[in-house]
Amino acid sequence: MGKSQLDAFWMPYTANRHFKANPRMIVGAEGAYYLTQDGRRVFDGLSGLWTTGAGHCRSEISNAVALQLNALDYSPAFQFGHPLAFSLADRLADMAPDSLNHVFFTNSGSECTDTATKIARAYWRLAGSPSKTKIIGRVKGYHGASWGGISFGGITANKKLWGQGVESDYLRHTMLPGNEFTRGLPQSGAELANELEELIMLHDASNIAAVIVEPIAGSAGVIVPPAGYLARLREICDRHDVLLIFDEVITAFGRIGDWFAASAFNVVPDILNVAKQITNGTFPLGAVILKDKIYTAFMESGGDSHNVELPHGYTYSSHPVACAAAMASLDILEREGLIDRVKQMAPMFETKVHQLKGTPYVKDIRNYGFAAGITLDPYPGEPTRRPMEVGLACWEKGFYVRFAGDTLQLGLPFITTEAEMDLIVNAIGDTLKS
Ligand code: PXG
Repeated sequence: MGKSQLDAFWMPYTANRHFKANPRMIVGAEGAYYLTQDGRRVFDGLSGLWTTGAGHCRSEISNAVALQLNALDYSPAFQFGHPLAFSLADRLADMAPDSLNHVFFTNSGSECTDTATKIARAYWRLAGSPSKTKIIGRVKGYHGASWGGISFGGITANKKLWGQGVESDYLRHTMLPGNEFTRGLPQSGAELANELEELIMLHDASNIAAVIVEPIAGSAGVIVPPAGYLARLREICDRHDVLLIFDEVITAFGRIGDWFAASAFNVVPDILNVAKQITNGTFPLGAVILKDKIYTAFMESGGDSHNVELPHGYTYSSHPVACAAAMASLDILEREGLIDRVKQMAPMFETKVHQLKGTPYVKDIRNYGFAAGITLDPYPGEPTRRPMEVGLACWEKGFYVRFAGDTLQLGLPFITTEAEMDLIVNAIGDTLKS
């Protein structure tokens, strides 16, 4: 492929000039491996982009997608329905904890962020509190690239170019000095949640609609919440009539050895966002799962039944092919017990990844389930360079290790074997030593 042919595609979140000078082309995939254009097999250490835990090119999903494309390839998302959308919504409502019983479909995590926060603001307006509009995010949070995503997210690089976003404020992140190299949940730091009280004192609850957090922050490098932190956020939200939104775009459907972080940590939000793993990455689909009280508020204040209760949605909301892909993907997770497998093997992964402690440049290691973040000592003034160098060297050795900001990230496929864990951890260790 000539260089000029690479110029047309402006690649997302990619160093385009660097990539195009030395492209890393992926042309196939099977199980936990990619096939590259130069004929190599590369272990998929991030399950795509946290999407493909059940492994690549699962025939159960491609068959379901092909059948659906031949039976009903598209149906209008507004004013008409197709049965599979209702079945999938039912299934998600059954899986989700507590009274999270209603599902609004989107196509991505970013659209979930916009949808959840728009609904939160409208909910308070319906409840007679129209001034409750501010959304509280968290430093180092990632909620997508939409205006909502960059407004409520807390990663500097994603915010600095765009100017004024949607009104918001931020909790501090939960990486406490002294908690480096904690295995699983840090035991100290739950009091960081009290900062929400301070933000509420500052802005007043009458101006705050919702708090949005990732239960475990993914993109910023697998930041695991201190034990008790999420429960305390829940308590404070309850006390002040603020909705709690969990962004489970990475944590839902197995990544942390449970269906949801909400169930793993026994803290139930008012709104729970999912995407990515819901279709095993095969087809864009997101879902916003909401408590009864929210759905009911819209139905009850909708006026005459011919009125649209929520003027919001996307052309591809509840796309029939996406729904078919999701059904087949959830079937695989259930039938093969993959979520239990992650739970059973997580302690082994923890032990292996923490063996990198003491390796040159390793400043911190965090982990939960089949996710781990490794913070590296930066070159002076160039925090992102070393992770990129290590990630690219691992790619050459046959391992996809995600690099972003000052960290390396692992999000192993749920089907990873013990031997593969050893190989990828050793590849990182050897690269750092050399
Ligand atoms: N919320 C969370 C928690 C996410 O992780 C989004 C929202 C946005 O989803 P969409 O589908 O609009 O991209 C995400 C996306 C990484 C990485 O390397 C993470 C994401 C995307 C790309 C890379 O950690 N998360």
